[in-house]
Amino acid sequence: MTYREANFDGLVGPTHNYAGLSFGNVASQQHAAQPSNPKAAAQQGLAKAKLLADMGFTQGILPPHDRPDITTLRRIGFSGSDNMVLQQVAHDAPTLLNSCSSASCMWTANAATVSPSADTLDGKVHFTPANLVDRLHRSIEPAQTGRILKAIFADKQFFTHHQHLPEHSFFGDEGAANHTRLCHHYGETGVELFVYGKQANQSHTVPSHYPARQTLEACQAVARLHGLTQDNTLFMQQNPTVIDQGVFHNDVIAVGNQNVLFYHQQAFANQQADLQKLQEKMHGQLHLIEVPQDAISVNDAISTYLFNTQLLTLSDNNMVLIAPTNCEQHAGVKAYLDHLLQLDTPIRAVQYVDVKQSMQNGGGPACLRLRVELSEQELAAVNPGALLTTERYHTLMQWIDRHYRDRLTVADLADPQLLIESRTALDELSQIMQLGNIYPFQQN
Ligand code: SUG
Repeated sequence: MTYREANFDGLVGPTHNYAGLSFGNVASQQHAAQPSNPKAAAQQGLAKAKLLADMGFTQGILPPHDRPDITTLRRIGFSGSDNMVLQQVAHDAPTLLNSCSSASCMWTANAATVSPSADTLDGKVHFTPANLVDRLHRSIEPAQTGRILKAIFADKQFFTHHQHLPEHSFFGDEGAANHTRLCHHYGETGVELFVYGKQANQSHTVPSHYPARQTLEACQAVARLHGLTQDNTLFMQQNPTVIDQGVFHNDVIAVGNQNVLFYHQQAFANQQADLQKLQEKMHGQLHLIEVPQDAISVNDAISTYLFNTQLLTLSDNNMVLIAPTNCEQHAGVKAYLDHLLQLDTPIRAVQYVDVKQSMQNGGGPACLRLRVELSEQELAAVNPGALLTTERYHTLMQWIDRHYRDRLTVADLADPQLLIESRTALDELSQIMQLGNIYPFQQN
């Protein structure tokens, strides 16, 4: 049977804005309070997804959550009509309105951790939505993410959905951004690499300035839920000093696919020893492509997102790296990538994509996608409305054009018209994607 990796990209929502909500994420802080362009953001993301579909990869999409999140605002005591809720929070607690209006679910690498059926004890694909407890604006995502994943991967014969981990920093979980599955061939049991920032309640090896969002305990819980074995699992700690420089997720400093791991010299805490263990689990056949600090500094890796690239296997088994145009525009990083293609590794091509609207909030090409490895049978069981065909791409581009603004400031988040526009757009989208009534506002 053929197995493949499908990428599910997050459609950028109509409230995409720069509110500076992510302490520890340098780009989010740098662009705080600048006007955003939600229309361009959604078009850029969808164009990337279409490019991959045109290159022959299986491409899916995940819909945005409804924002501003009136359900959460009611939960914390705002009341009256939806419009009154909006006006009250804008007046009394504007920062809460910002947190409840973020389009951050676009970064679907943080939606969930996914283990393919080849790795799990019961032979099903397992999903655990990330609780994202470190950031308030992200902690309101997991329930809706769970509903969306269940609507898309509905067939219980193939797919198992777990509840997100308990909502406490002990189990801080950021999903696939800190999880990399390595293997020789899709469909064969692989090695699931979980990277954590800290152990809960242990203070001696944590970053001193920025938060470590992922705990070892969360990684272990997800591995248990998914029925992974010790043999096919490895837990590695991120280097706390790179977290302090702005590497808030492991996918800002490393990316892997099949038998290739592409990473920075300073990515991990116990780099040599841990990579040796990983190599043993991969039976000595892992290509370790380490980028030295002398060639690319951690700061340059963060500002260009060299490692937040998508590493994809082409039909001839060579690999292509999908990198943000920020890499192409940085002389040193571009020179490194040109050099990389001359080395004897499976990476044979680089394709640049413009996702600048997302990049300005700290989300590169790899943040925008959730990888799901699927057999033919499993793929056939996926809700077809979530797969990107040429026809659906055009429908979605027209949908974006009709419903999205091309300029949004933080002050606009209080605009009652924005809530109406967003709901109208999402209501239509749930029909385009054949998802049923997945949004709370559709339940009333
Ligand atoms: O969680 N940015 C996101 C970016 C997530 C990137 N994902 C991965 N690396 N996989 C975050 O920090 C910024 C929102 C704002 O400031 O408005 C934000 O949430």
